[in-house]
This record gives sequence, structure tokens and C-alpha cells, in this order.
Amino acid sequence: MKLKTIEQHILDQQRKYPGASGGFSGLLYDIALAAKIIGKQVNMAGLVNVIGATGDVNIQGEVVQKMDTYANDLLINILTNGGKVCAIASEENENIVEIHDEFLVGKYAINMDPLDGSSNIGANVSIGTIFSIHRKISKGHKGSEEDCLQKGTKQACAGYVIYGSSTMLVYTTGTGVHGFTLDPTVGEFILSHENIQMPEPCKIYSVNEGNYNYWDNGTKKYIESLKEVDKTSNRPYTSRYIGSLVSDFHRNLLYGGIFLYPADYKKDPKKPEGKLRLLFEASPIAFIAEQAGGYATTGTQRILDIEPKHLHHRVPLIVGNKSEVLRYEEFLKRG
Ligand code: P6P
Repeated sequence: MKLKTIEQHILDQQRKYPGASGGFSGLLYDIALAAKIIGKQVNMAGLVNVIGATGDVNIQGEVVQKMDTYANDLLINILTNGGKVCAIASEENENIVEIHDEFLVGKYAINMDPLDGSSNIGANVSIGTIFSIHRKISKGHKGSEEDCLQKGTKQACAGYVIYGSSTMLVYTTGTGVHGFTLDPTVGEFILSHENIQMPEPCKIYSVNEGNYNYWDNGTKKYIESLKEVDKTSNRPYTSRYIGSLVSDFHRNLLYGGIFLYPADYKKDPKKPEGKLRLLFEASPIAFIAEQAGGYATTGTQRILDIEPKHLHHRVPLIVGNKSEVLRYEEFLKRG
């Protein structure tokens, strides 16, 4: 593979659209810059006493880790200074982040989970940043919530950064999924995984089995079916669960697998609910999965077809090899 930086790759993609103004490319550069800075901080977290909760509680009612706040503030700072966005919605903020008058207003809205899985950082487990980019559709000069509340099929771009044994940025604009590994010696993201396709067959399943008693029967039967010896490979599936969506998904994307966070009755014995956020987790991950030949569902509906009800809309998420995800839908239907 020819050595290519993410900037070169983005420019190559931009050349396919003669009318492109370069705004979208500039936005991707801004995200790549933020990824480098957050990655450096995450890798140092254990040393600079950044770990540990600030004691604040974010919109999700989770104890905010200092790194969450750091990543959120940094991304908002870089994106608003970059002048390419009209609105920012973050898992860490109840409402959209307004673009103040001194900044240029761009043509794109961004939905982001600045540091997904941050409760794991104290144990040095890989975590990630997830982003989803929509084109501005609202009429006014400044963006509004309308620009963020678009369904997954309308995404212009989706991607994530995984801060693991290396820092990787993976993104799609609808023409395949491409992965870039950070070379920290030169500070460049280098193309390392071109046109990623989810390998078949599905060999791994990722689910928090501690929720077993809160699942409905279809889900329970499906998970049990994964433990039977598989006829073709003559062995059961392998169970792998990190508890950090970006890490679990990234491994399954490269090795083949299915990730499940099914609806459960934990909060309401009468009404099964999902935990993950549609705009900040499910929708971008679903876009990437489908571009890599996979599929993503709530169990009854394609994730990318869901009309968001509000910024913090939660959904069940089952994502991975298409045949395996469809098999789950069958189990759920049969009950
Ligand atoms: P549980 C992290 O908090 C997160 O949002 C995802 O990254 C992860 O997949 C999920 O929650 C883990 O949830 O309930 O298994 O700890």
C-alpha cells in the first residue's frame, strides 16, 4: 500500500467532487487534529492525575470523568474555531452548542461522543471518540437542533477514533471505510486499512451477559444459540466484551463479529429500552458497519432509518456481520 496521510486521502476524495469548497475536508482535518491531542492526553492520563471523576454529572446521569470534559471542551474549541460547523451536539451537553458570533458558521452539523467508554480509562482500557456529520438543512444563518436531528441515512460522514495500543481514525463518507494509524513520531495519520470489509463468517459475539435476566425471550434464545457448537467451524462462537463500544466494534469490524446491546427491562419492567444513544453512538457506527458490508438494527428496525425523537434518544443496538444480525432479528420475531 502506498504511504498516504489522512490529509492526502481526504484531498483525493475531495477531487471526486469538482464543486467541493474544501469545507468538508477542513472539518475532517479539524477532527484529526483533535484526535491527536486527545490521544496524547489519554496516553498520559495515568501520569498527570487527569483520571478520576470531576464529581460533575453530565446529561446522561453518569459521573463525568475529567477526560470526558477535556475531550468535549477541546473538540468544541477546535470545531468552532475551524468555522466549518453550524451546530454541535455532544453526548456531554443537554442542548446543542451554539456557534458564537465571532466565529464563522459552516455548512455542517456534527454529533459527537467525545470520549466513549471513559469509565474504563482508570483501568487503561481502550476508549474512543465517535462523530457523525450532517449537512446543514435549517434555513437560518446559524444552525439549529434540526441540523443535528437527522436520520442516519442522511449522514455525510461517520467515524471514530480509537485510543488503544495505537491511535486509529476510521471513517466513511459513503464510499467505503478507511482506517488511518497515527505515527506519533511524525504526528501523521497514515492510511493503514483501505476499504475495510467485515470478514465472514461471524466468529465473535460481544454482549454484557450480566443483563441476561432483563432480556426478553428472543434475545435469550439467540445468545444461547451462540453457545451451541457451530456446524461449519465445529466450535462455538468466541465471547469478547470490553464494555467500550468503539473497542468492541473495531475488533468485530476487523475480525468479524456481532455486538449486541439489546433492549432490556432494567429500568422499566413493562417497557424494554436501549441504552446507547442514537445520534452519538448507534447511527455513526451503523453507517460504518453498512459501508463495510455489515448491518445494524434495533432488533426490529434498521438503525439508519430511525427518525431521532430528541438529541439524547436511546436505542437498542445490534451491529455486525449482516447474516448474523438478520439471524438475531429472526429470533426476536419468534420470541
Ligand atoms: P455496559 C460506555 O459507557 C458505553 O456507552 C459503550 O461504550 C459501551 O458499549 C456500553 O456503554 C457498555 O455498557 O452496561 O455493558 O457497561
